[in-house]
Amino acid sequence: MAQAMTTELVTVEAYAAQRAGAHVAEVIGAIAGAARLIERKIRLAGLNDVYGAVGAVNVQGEQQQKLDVFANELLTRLLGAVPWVNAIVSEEDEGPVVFPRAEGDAKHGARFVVVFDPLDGSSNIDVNVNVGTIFSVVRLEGEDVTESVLRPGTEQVAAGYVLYGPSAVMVLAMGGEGAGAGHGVAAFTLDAEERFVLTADGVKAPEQGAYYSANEANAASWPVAYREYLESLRSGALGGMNYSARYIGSMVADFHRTLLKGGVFLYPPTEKAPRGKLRLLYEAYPMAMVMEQAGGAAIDGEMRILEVRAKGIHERTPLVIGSRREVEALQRMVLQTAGEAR
Ligand code: AHM
Ligand code: MG
Repeated sequence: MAQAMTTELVTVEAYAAQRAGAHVAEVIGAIAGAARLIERKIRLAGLNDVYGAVGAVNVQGEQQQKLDVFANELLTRLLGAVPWVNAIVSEEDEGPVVFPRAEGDAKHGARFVVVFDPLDGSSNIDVNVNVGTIFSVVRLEGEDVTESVLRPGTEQVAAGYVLYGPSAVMVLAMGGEGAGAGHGVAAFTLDAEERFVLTADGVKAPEQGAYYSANEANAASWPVAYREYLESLRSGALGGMNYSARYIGSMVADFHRTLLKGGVFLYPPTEKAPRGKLRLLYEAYPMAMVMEQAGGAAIDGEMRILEVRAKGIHERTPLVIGSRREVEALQRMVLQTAGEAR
């Protein structure tokens, strides 16, 4: 008689516990718990009057959507219930939210700050297109939350995102310095029992891919090196690759495709926004850690994102992220133009 196959099911909590210990696993568990509820809310959004704006403007001067607020409150509440999380820093809040902790809590374990963009891709919320949650876990050093989160991205303990798409996927990278270091990248899919279960381990970004992803409507106001770069991709100058353009406008979704299929996602500086649009701490740092651990690269045009230092928690950065070949080619062109200008 044929033997029944037993496939071991690994949840994201169990995976994190095995690689980074119980405290980090609890933090990841709280994020996964919030993501489950956010996913459900999004799935039923059209039925429950959760589309649209709340009428308020956040610290970035952007209209807050109802789902932005829901996701932010939920993550804050669930992370606040983890004794090892001392504070959170969110795109939606002006400053860090510090949780009151009893004396004993700190003695029992590490202390973390979780930095997040609760719902990335705001312009796509109302139109049933992919959005995501991006997160970064850092250690609280001393007592100063702001100082702790302003440390370089190389010091992130864990980082990742949840993509709310046709299926919900959590992608996680943990620890480690340098490309390929750390525990690698794993992906977990939300199953029918609402568990994030391991569906891919050791995810690797292709060395080169056939897609570029950028808001080309801004091209006229990009620095010339970026325009020439896209032209070089279109003309096949980079290894003869035949590129297609793909741009969703939700970084999590554009990033996820870039991670799996290869190619490059870029949000360059513009005349109006010389430091780009995307936020360093809760958009660029976590995505850069995932991409590097998958063997890809992430730069601000000139330097490695994980070594760019922020002065403020909502600081922005240009971002070029994806397959190693595409990112290095852009870096060469930007540095060459900068060299010629000197
Ligand atoms: P958000 O955090 O307010 O949603 O803004 C970030 C988003 C990214 O997901 C996306 O890559 C980018 O903004 C799109 O910007 P644009 O509409 O200028 O192309
Ligand atoms: Mg965002």
